Amino acid sequence: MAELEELATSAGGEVIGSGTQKLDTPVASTFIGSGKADEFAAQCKQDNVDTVIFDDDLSPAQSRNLEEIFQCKVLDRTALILDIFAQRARTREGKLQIELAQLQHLLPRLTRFWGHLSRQKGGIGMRGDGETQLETDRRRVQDRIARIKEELLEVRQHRQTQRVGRQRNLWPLASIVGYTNAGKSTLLNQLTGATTLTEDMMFATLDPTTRRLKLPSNQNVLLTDTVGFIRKLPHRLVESFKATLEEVVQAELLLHVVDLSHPQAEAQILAVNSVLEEIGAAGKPTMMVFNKVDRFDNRELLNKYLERFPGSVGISAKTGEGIPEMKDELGCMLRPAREFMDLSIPHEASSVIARLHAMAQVIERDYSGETARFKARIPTHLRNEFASYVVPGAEAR
Ligand SMILES: Nc1nc2c(ncn2[C@@H]2O[C@H](COP(=O)(O)OP(=O)(O)OP(=O)(O)O)[C@@H](O)[C@H]2O)c(=O)[nH]1
Ligand SMILES: [Mg+2]
Repeated sequence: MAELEELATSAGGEVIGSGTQKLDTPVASTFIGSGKADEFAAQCKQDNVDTVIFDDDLSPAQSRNLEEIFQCKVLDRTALILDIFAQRARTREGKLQIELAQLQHLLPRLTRFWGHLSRQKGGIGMRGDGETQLETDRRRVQDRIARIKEELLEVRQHRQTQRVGRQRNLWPLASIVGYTNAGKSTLLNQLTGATTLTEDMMFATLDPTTRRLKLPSNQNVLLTDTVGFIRKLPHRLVESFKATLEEVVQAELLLHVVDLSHPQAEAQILAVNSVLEEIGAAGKPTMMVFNKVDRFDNRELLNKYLERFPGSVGISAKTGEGIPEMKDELGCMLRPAREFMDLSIPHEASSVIARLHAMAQVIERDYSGETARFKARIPTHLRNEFASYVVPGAEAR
């Protein structure tokens, strides 16, 4: 319920009250029992409430019945998250994806209480009371859905072209994933000096941002910050965001950021893993990044997590604590993408030597002999450039 309250606040709502009910099975028509429903209805009337939000998903019939009882708009968790996403989307693709998911989710749920939706969404249009008006709207909504699907196809083709262009760089791609508000954007900013919006608000980031990070070992890596995950993420939303989340699916490495100062950290890890599974990104090489250690004095617990996940790091994206160690670890995890070479380069080929230092991680150098000798890790796509300097018979490590 605390999370639902946070979501409602993030959506711009003011929370007046809350309540729960324990039932073996939900009531088919109204989800909650009729006594409980009347109780809420009385509170709605007394406090002049305009919206009631459920943490679970409701069937269209349940929402409609509850709206009649409460005499106000009823949102379920999915509709609430969609509403937040609708407010945050910035790119054309993001906006289209959200609008599509929103229309598909809301269409069977539209009632007279949704009249003021028209303010936000031009596509839905003005709605009066009465069934006829609603029917017309439904047809318009269907038209709009078809049009959005076409537009999305176009936008995605364009993005695909861009992605092919980027892949030519052959820099490994690492995707920052994690529960919403874990500190993903703060981490991207800390690592790359980017200025992605960070806010103590859920789903501050919707559209993926990609930045280049050059590690101290000269390895380049592309880092993508993307939408935060959440428990019970609406399936429809995952579906419509799949295209955007391709960045995650294509990444060589995932940086899974966890807000270890959050009491539900463990549940959040599981929620993130299940979304990863749903988008087909489970089982990727992953570095667990335990964030916000500045807010966290329980070193024992941190150590337990660090032990449990090999190669994990404890950091504060805010203060920078642990960031150098994280970069080192990142270098190690990306190493398979580089090849170890033993090179002999003529002293006068200074441009080759300079290029080597710019692009590779030089582990040993020796300028004392007839030629300069280097042991270095070289990105695989640059292998040919240095191939003619490889010392014959030198063993690859
Ligand atoms: N104390 C502390 N706060 C942090 C740290 N990292 C992030 N925060 C705060 O946590 C909040 C969320 O940070 P964001 O970087 O926006 O989180 P996010 O994971 O990108 O969130 P969404 O984009 O909403 O999914 C902000 O108020 C940050 O200032 C940290 O290491 N320590
Ligand atoms: Mg963010």
